[in-house]
Amino acid sequence: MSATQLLTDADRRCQVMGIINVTPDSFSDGGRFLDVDAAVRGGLELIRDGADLLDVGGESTRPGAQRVSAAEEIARVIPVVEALAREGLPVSVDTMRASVAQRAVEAGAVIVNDVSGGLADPRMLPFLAEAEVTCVLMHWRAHSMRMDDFCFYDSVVGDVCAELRGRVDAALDAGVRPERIILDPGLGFAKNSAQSWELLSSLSTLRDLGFPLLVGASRKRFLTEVATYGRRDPDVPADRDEASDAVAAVAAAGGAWGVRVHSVPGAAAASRVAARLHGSAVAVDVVGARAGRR
Ligand code: PMM
Repeated sequence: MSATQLLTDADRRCQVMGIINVTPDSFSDGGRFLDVDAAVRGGLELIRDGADLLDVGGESTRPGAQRVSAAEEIARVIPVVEALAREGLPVSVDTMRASVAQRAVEAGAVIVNDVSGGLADPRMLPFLAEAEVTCVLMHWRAHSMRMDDFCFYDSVVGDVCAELRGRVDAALDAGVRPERIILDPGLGFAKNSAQSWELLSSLSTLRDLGFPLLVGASRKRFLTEVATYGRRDPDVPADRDEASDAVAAVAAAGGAWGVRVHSVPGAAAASRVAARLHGSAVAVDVVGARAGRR
């Protein structure tokens, strides 16, 4: 039986990836065990809200953020990945480090979400090839401390497509199989607001790259300008959730493979509405691949 036959209707909807940031500013109450506990409870809640996948990250990539050590990242992320995978939940690990990715995959992660598209750690692409794990390669130019200095493009859509194509070529050269690759335009990463909006309006061009697309707009700065109505305070990230839901609807209707979100219910509805109106989106046999179903 082929992998395609094993995919369910849920796999064919736009996938809702719920975010679990195991960073001190997200889960600040108490010691490490409490952090793990809170993260696992948070993950289960995201699944109850309708998430298809959980993306666990231990390093903030907010503009200006300092890097954490690999040891700290491992200590934050691995117990959470382990606990969620033990519950049978599909987990993605948000990391730029091959060492963290490897530990996470051993702990049960089924996707490696590398916001640097393999650029930050030369060992990442060889690891992804060897582990045969599904990966997200995001458009990225520099670490968060400096990324705002890299918002220069001849044409943001053309340049992002060309640079993503370069990451795909590097991944294929390293031995990553094409069916294991998901691409992401990296909204807000070395992009100003206008550039993020332009990329969002060009999903069909990005899809022409020939790979499933993940879109991460949730609560990002560029949404501030559309979150100024009613009683919302656009400077409060959670007050951008409705705008994030609206972007999820646009992305799902535009054929994205998935959306990465902090608040799940609106995106889960958007995914179902898009499936009802437009039929199946592109599907990736994420879990099956790790389980040896090929
Ligand atoms: N954005 C953030 C972190 N990880 N991963 C992917 N693939 N795409 C994104 O857009 C992305 C990401 C930063 O957002 P957060 O700090 O709110 O998690």
